[in-house]
Amino acid sequence: MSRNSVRRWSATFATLALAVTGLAAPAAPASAAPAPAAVACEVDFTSSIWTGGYVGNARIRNVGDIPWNSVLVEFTLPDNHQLTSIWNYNVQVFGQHVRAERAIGAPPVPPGGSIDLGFVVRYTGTALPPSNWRVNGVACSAPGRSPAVLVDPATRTVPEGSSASFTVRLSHPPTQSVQVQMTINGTGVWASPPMVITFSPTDWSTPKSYLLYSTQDADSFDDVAVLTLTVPGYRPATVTFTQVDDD
Ligand SMILES: [Ca+2]
Ligand SMILES: [Ca+2]
Repeated sequence: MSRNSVRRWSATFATLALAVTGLAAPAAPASAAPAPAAVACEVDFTSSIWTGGYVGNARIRNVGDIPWNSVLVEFTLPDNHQLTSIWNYNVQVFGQHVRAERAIGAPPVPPGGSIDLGFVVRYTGTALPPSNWRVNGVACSAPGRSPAVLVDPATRTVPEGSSASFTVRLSHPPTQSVQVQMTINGTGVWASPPMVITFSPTDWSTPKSYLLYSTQDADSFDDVAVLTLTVPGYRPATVTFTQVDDD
């Protein structure tokens, strides 16, 4: 059953994508060249501290628009702090500078994906977090400070044969008009309006509404679809739609 559902879904969405492209062409701004692909990262560091040591974990998120096929993480430990062990990474330590390379053969980290780096530190004096985080040579930012696609709400339930909407906006202004790309994964048969959402340097913070329609299906299964909204250079957002089947 679910295999059939997925196939129907794919066919439906392909048709919609064509419709969207057809309508978009006249309205697309001439200057809307895609932004160059870039590495960008965000680090959320947490630790569990005891006297003289801590276990640290860095959740490192890919907020750029290209996958990381290999990952080299670098950071700086404060003075009087020393790395004693690290999990799942090949590590080199130069004074306070730590280079941690992800094992060869680990799966790529896609845009929007994240990895964890866990390690143990011994210290004297006061425990302090590492700084100067970099991934593949690019400096990382703290969570919430990098550009992101913002949606509201992030989850919706949709009665079969009905629709549910959400709004989307950007956290930071783009340098030129950008188009929101949407991809969908899940089961069921869904439809969406043939419209393109663009944001310009002047209307980037204005929420724009979009909806997904759950078409009637013969099964009695509550289908789930995850819509991913992507803008190059911004952290992607997802909206999860759960069908309330009426059969
Ligand atoms: Ca049904
Ligand atoms: Ca269903």
